[in-house]
Amino acid sequence: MARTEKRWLLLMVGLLTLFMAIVVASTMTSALHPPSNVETIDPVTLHLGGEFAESNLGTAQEPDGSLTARIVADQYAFVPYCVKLAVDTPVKFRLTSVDVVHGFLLPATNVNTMVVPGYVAEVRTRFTRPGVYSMPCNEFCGNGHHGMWARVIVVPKPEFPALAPTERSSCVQQ
Ligand SMILES: [Cu+2]
Repeated sequence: MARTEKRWLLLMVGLLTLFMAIVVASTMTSALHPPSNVETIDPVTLHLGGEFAESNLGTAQEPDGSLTARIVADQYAFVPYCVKLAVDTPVKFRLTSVDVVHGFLLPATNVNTMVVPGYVAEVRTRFTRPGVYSMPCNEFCGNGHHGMWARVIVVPKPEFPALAPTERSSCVQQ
């Protein structure tokens, strides 16, 4: 083997090792992990009852104070289109689609998942500062894809009212 060939080979192996190390390190330090929740749901009947019935969408408060936001994606909207959450609180997003594959992305956070019909996507995060986060659908889903936007509003803790176990909150009226 020629000397230059050997060098290139070593360089390539070195680069691959470096990229692998970056993936592992970012996974461990910034919770940048691929969504791995394998939970199935029937997209045809999910609106009829259970977790993704319309009355259960939006933000719910768990007994430990953490928040769960349930969102349904369809062509071409997220329901609800405005989700209200509190800062410095563990947040769990649970999403599913009723038609085609959509994407759910919150820029500048670790939230980025595909929303695949038939499956429930789950992403956990914690917002460190209040603000309005736009959530575009980042998976081409049809002619109206460019208009598929929604918002997450993160408010300071005192502004987030305590919710009763069956109560759901959103900022759709605002
Ligand atoms: Cu979409």
